Amino acid sequence: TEKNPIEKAARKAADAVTGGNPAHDIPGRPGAEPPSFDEPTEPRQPLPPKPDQRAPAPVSPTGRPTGAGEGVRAQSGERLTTAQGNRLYETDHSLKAGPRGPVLLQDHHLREKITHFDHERIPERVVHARGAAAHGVFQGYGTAASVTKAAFLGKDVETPVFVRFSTVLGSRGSSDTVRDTRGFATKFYTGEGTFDLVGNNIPVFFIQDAIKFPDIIHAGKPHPDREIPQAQSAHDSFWDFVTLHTEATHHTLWNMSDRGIPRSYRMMEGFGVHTFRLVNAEGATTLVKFHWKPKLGVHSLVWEEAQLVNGIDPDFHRRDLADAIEAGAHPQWELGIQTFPDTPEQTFEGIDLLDPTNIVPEELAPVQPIGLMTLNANPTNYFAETEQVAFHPGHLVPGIDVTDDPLLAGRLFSYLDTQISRLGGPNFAQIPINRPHAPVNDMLRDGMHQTAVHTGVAPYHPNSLDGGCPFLAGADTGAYIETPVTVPESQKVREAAASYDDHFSQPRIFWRSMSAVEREHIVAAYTFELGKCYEQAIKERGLQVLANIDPDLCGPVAEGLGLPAPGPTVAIESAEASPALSQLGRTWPTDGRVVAVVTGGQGDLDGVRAARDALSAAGLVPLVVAPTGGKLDEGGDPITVQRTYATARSVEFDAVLLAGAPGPGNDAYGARDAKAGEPGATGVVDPRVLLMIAEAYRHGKAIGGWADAGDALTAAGVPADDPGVVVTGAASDTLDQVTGLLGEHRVWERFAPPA
Ligand code: HDE
Repeated sequence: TEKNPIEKAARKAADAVTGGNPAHDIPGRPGAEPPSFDEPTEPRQPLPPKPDQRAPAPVSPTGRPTGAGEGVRAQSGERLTTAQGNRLYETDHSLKAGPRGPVLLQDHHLREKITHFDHERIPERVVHARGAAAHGVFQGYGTAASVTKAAFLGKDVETPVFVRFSTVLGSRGSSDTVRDTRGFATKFYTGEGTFDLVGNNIPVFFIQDAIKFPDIIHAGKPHPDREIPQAQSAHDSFWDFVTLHTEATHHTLWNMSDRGIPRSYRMMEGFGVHTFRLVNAEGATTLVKFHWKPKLGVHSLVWEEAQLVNGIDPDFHRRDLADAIEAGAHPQWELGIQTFPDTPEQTFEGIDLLDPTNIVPEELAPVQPIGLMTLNANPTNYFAETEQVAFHPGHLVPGIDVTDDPLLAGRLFSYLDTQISRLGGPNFAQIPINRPHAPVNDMLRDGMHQTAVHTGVAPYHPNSLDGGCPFLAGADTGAYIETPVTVPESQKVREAAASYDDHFSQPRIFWRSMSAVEREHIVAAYTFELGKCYEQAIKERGLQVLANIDPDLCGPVAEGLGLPAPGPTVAIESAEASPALSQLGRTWPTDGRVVAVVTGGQGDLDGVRAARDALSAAGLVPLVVAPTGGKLDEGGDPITVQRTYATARSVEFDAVLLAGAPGPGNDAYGARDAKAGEPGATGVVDPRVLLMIAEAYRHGKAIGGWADAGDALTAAGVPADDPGVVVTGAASDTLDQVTGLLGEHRVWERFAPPA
């Protein structure tokens, strides 16, 4: 019946496969029966991207914008095609000699599809493999003008940014809430080219010289024989290294503190770690350290909570960041600098600024705010953006320069090198997420994955054939203009300055700046981590390091390990505390804090509704937890259940509210009589609710309730008059007090060490 010869040939081929039996026709094939399944066959407009998913407008290496269409081959056209743009009529069956016959090698579509799939993975980052990222905008305050000519720091200048947060040790699929340092890498797409601030949430580093980086990472990664443990520092090789290289003491102490287990990426500080050199319009230089200060404050998980989250929601931080941004709770950080005179010694108040194991306490050099970053859009595609983004501490703009910190020098080499192997060649700057938003005319040519079609014949400088293009910048606008710093006259040596030898004074400042609760957490962390080591010698060396920080730290850890506490082998100097290092003692905005409103589904639903609405209005996130899913109070204004007793667990919440029941005999918390198995029966509180209360209590969370909520607390063994436990007669009173408690993040009194 087909007049068209192509359709005729297709029909013949189909008959050869199906034996001419229309029952075996392939849906979509010319002349086939209409498909029996409900798949759209006509093009439909794709859903518009959510407003928060817009990627920064990419700019081609030639400076031209490259939206879909120009040079970017992805998802254009309406029909499914091969990689060569040939339309496909079928993609669910391989080409076979008969429906039960062998698959034919000639099936190009099959081979192309599988081959591409085989190569979908690229090597994960050797460190910082697991991460989550977001787009945003940075707005300069103009306050840094006296120290740097960097244009993006100018008053009200807006610069698109992309930020990737990460853990360091774990593989790409590891859990978010492990005890580890967090990466905090920011790409500023400035009009003067890209500036990357590739920092961490801890202001010091493990080592003082880049040459040891492979060693510390080999020690921290899983043991090479069994490849365990994943994403953990609690094992022999890590502690072997950090106790043999005592320069790691300061960073390790931060890791063992609450900073090692952040509550959220949104609640972490960020640090540039190294000292950088800023250059102003007159050419005058200043040494600086960069700081990111989160508007929501610095908050952490507690250790048991972090461990539970690893199993319950391994994507906890990733989800938290994406949910907050999608909900419009855009996280913000203020960028600040500590400034130091650029003297030949490069020290400040006796602190060597080139030693990356040192901080300069904020009390000595206050952090001065220079701009505000807001993260306001989630990536559209994890691989294209978060995985392929390539940071480099050497991506610098005019006005920002590096110093001679030997750790930084190694990094300036490493990041370019690693992208070549990870992203498959030297042209990774052409990947959309890595494209500068400034015009690029680089005379770099060819190479793997070259996607630009360069014009001209003279990619060298100077030339007369391409009209002399491209031209050089003037000294006033060029980047990488070397600051004329005098290099100390010396012989070539493989050694560090004597100032690099003091490994304990700075950790002592940190330890002595901690509150009692924070110290208790640090002791517990060392006791856990060293306790997981098998080698006695490593535990003993670990204790020696602690004794050299402060015998007060060593004593209780030694007791926990059941080993004698050694005496210090260095002089224990007095150390001036730096209150800015402690996370406690301040109140913070409660925006985005998650509060469970637990109900049995039949008690005081008006109270549930009121609590939910009041929390939302205050910028918090209420989650209604009920025995089963669906809606409550279908008759009136229905309440959507967001979590059930089966899906909820305390670690998801910053506070728990127990919706009171109207009176005795009507238990509001999904009371379940274990014997009768009847939901709603009185007398026995659901064990999952009891667990939620007990965990929230142990983790120092505010617990509130109204009306007869006290009964459930009693059943869970929680004293109703304990600090941070609020039971009142009305939902609104309870709510006020609980929100007040959340400003301090946790109920710290619960952790007070035994007298
Ligand atoms: Fe990195 N680091 N690093 N690092 N680093 C990498 O680069 C390296 C160091 C940091 O989200 C790698 O693209 C060396 C300090 C972050 O993509 C690699 C040394 C600080 C990220 C590399 C250091 C960092 C990385 C792995 C010692 C804080 C993740 C993949 C000389 C100031 C960036 C990659 C992202 C990633 C090398 C030390 C932060 C291999 C050799 C100090 C946040 O190039």
